[in-house]
Amino acid sequence: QPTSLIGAPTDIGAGARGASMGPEALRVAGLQAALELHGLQVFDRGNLGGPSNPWLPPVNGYRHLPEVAQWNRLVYDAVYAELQLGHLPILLGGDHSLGLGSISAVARHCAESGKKLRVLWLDAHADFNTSELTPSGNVHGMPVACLCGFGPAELTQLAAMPGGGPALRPEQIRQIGIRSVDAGEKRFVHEQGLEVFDMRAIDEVGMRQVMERALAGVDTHTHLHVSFDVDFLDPDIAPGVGTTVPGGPTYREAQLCMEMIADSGRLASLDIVELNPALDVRNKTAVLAVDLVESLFGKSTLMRTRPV
Ligand code: DIR
Ligand code: MN
Ligand code: MN
Ligand code: MN
Repeated sequence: QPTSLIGAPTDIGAGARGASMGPEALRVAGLQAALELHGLQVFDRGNLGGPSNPWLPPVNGYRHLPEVAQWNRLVYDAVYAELQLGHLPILLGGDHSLGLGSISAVARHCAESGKKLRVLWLDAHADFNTSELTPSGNVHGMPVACLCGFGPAELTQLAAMPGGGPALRPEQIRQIGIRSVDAGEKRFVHEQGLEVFDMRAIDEVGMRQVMERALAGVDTHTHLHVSFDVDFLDPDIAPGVGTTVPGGPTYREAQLCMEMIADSGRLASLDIVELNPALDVRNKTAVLAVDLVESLFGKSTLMRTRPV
C-alpha cells in the first residue's frame, strides 16, 4: 500500500515553540528513504500552509482556537484525500492538536468503508483536557477529549460523522505510556472509562502484555491508527520535545511496542507529532523516531515476525 507524507509545520496548540520544525527534521532524518528500504512506495506531499502562531494567552480556556481549527481543517482534508486514494497517510507534525484533524478524517473514512477503528495513543500525556479542566489552555492537551465530543464545535465537528455524533467513542482508544495527567483531567479520564496503560502498567506486566491487551480484538476488519507523540519516549533518549516527562519507555520497550503493532498487520494511518527540533540534540530525536517508525512498518532483526 502506498504511503503519503503530509507535513503540518505548526506549533499552534503547543506550550513551547518549535514543533513547527518537526516535518523537516523528520525528512532530514531520512524518513522517506527508511520507508522505501522496506519496499514501501512513498509520496511526500510537502507541507500544508496554515496561519502563523500569534503566541497569545488563552481566551475562554483556549489558546489560538481559530488558528488551531484552521490547521485542523487543512489536516482533515489532506488526510481524508489520501485515505480516499487508498494511501496510508503519515502526518508529520506539528503539535498534537493536529491529531484531531487526522483522526477525524480516519473516523469518517472508517464510517464510510464499514471498518472498525482502533486508535493507539502513544504519549506521556492523556490529552483529555477541556477548556474547564486545562491548566494551560494549550489545545495539544485536549485532542482526545475533542475527538470524543467534549470541546468547541469547531474542533468536535470536523468530521461531519453520519448521525452527527463525535468522531470517536472512548472504547475505540487505547493509551500507552501515560505518566502525566492533570488533576481534573484524571477524574474525567476515569469517568469516561478510557483504557489507559500507564507507565505503572508497563512496569508491572511489561510492554509485551500491555501491547497484547491494547491490540486485543484487532482483526482483519480493523483500521488501526497510531498517534505517536514523541514525548511518549523517555527523555533520556528523546530530548527533542516540548514537554518532557521522566520515566518513559526505554529504547527496547519502544521498539517492542512498534514491532507488535507491525505484527498486527493492521496499521492504516499514523501521526508523528510533538517533535521539537529547537530542543533536540543534533536531530537525534528525529533519527530515533525514524528508527522506531521503521519497526512500526515491519523492520525486524530476523526473518521471523512472530514472537517467541
Ligand atoms: C498538559 C500538557 N496536560 C496540558 N499536555 C501535553 O497543558 O494540558 N503535553 N499534551 O504534550
Ligand atoms: Mn481504508
Ligand atoms: Mn500528546
Ligand atoms: Mn505528550
